[in-house]
Amino acid sequence: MLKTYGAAVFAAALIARPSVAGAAGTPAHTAAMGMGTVTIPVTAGVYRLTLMIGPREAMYTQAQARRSHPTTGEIMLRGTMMGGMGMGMDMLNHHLEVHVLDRRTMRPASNPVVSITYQATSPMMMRPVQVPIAVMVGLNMDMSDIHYGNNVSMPGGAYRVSVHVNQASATYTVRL
Ligand SMILES: [Cu+2]
Repeated sequence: MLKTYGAAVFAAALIARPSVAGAAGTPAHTAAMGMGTVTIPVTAGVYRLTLMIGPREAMYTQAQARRSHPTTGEIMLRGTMMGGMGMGMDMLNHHLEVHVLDRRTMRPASNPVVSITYQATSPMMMRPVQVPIAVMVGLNMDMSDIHYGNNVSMPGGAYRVSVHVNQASATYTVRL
């Protein structure tokens, strides 16, 4: 009887622990990251590459925006939209984007070829994930806001984000 009792307590402790850790950890973590937003500028070759990771954004084509007059979100100029039909859409919890400026003029580079991957490094090492590149501007922003990226699935943890722009590249380490 004693043995059974001990096992039951042990199992309950295991089950209870993650939810307690989550409840205690999440609010402080969010505050520290400024509502979960990360902004990291780096110099890479002739570019200034600024990685931004924030909450998932509503994304619209130009035609959709004209029809529905959204007040927040982003306009997709071209590329791949994550957020149509399909499974796993609710997994897309962040918006990952890179702004590519010419380092000398600090203006957007014209038509850069951008590729982005991210890889969870903690709590578990995961395979790199390729971000389908959409070319976007924020709603009601001008073309100086042009940037590259998409909504992504990034649960809390540490990540390595690799960005390639033409011949230049940068690697970022972030914690969400
Ligand atoms: Cu964006």
